[in-house]
Amino acid sequence: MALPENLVSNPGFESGVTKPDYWEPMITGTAVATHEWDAVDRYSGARSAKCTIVRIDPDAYGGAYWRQRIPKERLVEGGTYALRDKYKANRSSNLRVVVADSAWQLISGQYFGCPASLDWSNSGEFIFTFPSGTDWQRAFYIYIMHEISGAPGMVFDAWLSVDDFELYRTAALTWNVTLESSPTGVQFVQPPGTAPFTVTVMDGENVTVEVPREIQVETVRYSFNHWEINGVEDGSANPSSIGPIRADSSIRAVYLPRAAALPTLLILVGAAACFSIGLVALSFAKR
Ligand SMILES: [Ca+2]
Repeated sequence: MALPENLVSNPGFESGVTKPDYWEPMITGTAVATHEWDAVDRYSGARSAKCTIVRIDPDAYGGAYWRQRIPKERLVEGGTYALRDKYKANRSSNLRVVVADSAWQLISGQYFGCPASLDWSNSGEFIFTFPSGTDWQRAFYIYIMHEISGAPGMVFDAWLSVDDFELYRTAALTWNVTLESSPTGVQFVQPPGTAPFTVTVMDGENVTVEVPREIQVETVRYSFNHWEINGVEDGSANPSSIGPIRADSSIRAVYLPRAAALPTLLILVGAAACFSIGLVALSFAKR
């Protein structure tokens, strides 16, 4: 499975002619604000985006941001996503995700606080889940934004610069782990199943594997010897916690025949054979 795709278009504000492609400057409430496509102060490349609230009405809220609409067909109902960006601001601000129906009735409005920072900073990861069921069916407008805003009574001269947005799916990231054995057909204790079989693992998780210490295949007894991860020997602990899993993988339990592992056993086997012959001879003698 591929690594998650950044679902934000023009995430670093680099492309555009008179304004950054895909981004829209917005003012809410009573704010008086300006928007800049900033070629001087930026985190990456040649451009960032800035908004400055000059003042707001002392009796009402106001805010400013650049927003981007994310096409619904690129998102998954009920999916868990992470949003983050690089920013600097002289006041606290919020990353936001807004889901509304075609009449702009709000379905979901989630936000994530970012403290003031006079130097470019990581916003931290805003993890959120999109609606499901009828709420998802109604969803029409889906926007991401990083907003600076103010409450009534605040004296205002607030600015916020943003760059390098990332929106990607998180919880959907899983890997297939194939559990194998040599010889084949070993009954795993953990996770339960008969090798070869496949389990699904969340990205970054460990898998605890456990197999019987000994098995018998027809007349041959085998002892567990070691694990192989993607063909590379990886210890003999049993059970063993293997991970973190970051890609499709295979885990193989390798057994060796007991006699082959201990050459002295061959002598014992030889002695047993002599003993058997002796018994046969004895039984003849009895007759
Ligand atoms: Ca940039």
